[in-house]
Amino acid sequence: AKKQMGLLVMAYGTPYKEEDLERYYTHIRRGRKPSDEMLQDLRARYDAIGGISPLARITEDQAEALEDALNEKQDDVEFNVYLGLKHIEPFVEDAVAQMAEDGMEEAVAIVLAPHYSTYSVKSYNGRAKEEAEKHGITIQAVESWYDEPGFIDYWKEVIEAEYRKMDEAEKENACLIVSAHSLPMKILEGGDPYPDQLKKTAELISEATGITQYEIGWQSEGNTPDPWLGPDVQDLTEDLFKNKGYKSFVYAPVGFVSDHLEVLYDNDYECKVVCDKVGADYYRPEMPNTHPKFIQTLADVVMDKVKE
Ligand code: FEC
Repeated sequence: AKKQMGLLVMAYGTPYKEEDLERYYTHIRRGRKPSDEMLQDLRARYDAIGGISPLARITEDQAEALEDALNEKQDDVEFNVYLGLKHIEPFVEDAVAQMAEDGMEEAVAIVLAPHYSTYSVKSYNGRAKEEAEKHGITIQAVESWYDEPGFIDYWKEVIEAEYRKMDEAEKENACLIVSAHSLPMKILEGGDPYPDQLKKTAELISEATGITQYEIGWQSEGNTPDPWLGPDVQDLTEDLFKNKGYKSFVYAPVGFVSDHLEVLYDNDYECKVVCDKVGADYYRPEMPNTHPKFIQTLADVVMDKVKE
């Protein structure tokens, strides 16, 4: 018989329906309830992308596609997928507890975010391992995959598809903005690799595509008093338009892997507003979602971890 192994796929999570919004936001704020004004503001952003985020369905599809890809790839291990979310049920802990109930003794874990930071991947993996210990499950956890050839190749393909929409003159005045979710600057005190990993992803994309006019930006920073990593993609757009004369901007939010609020609103609405204001053209390549090349890359990363 094949060896049974848990496949813990972890992701951010999103409200399933309007009523979930407040408890979801409260969870993100580590238990502090948002003010009515903050809640209204968030509701308005979800309304602007059509009410609720497509993230829930996409995350489930990604997890299932990854399970299928892994089980098709080899015959020694049967992977059994469990979805564990950071801010809404099924929580990471629920997934691990279910795995124990189903008799899994070993698992491999992957977070659907490419870059490692204490705020993201470390916290997901820490929660998973803590729960796993209670049940005597061993978890091997992937830490990052921001430099995987298949991941870079995915972005190369979709970025090039955007540049093909431009004529030569437009290409000469175009700038690629490679971004990830901003984080509070205090992560830097602990030597967090997050900013360097984003820089590396951008360099690899530049090498693969031959695009040399590119910049790194941060987006979607939270509503807190701390200073956050910058430059913010919107400020960066204005600055580049004014000081470098770029007339087209191609946004590659490579710190994310799905169509969700942070891309559909923060890029497709907010960055587009800035482009419209200054008179520049806006482009945004397709997100990975369940693209076979992307899923295959995750499967390779998981297999490498299992073989370690
Ligand atoms: O489509 C959706 O419904 C969910 C979209 C979504 C994704 C996402 C990814 C990341 N976040 C990260 C860090 C922070 C920090 C704070 C923070 C706040 C929010 C709020 C919403 C939200 N995030 Fe998020 N994030 C998504 C959604 N995030 C909504 C609350 C309103 C707001 O501030 O805009 C600040 C917390 C605080 O206030 O103390 C920090 C990181 C990622 C990427 C890695 C990952 O996916 O885990 C890092 C998707």
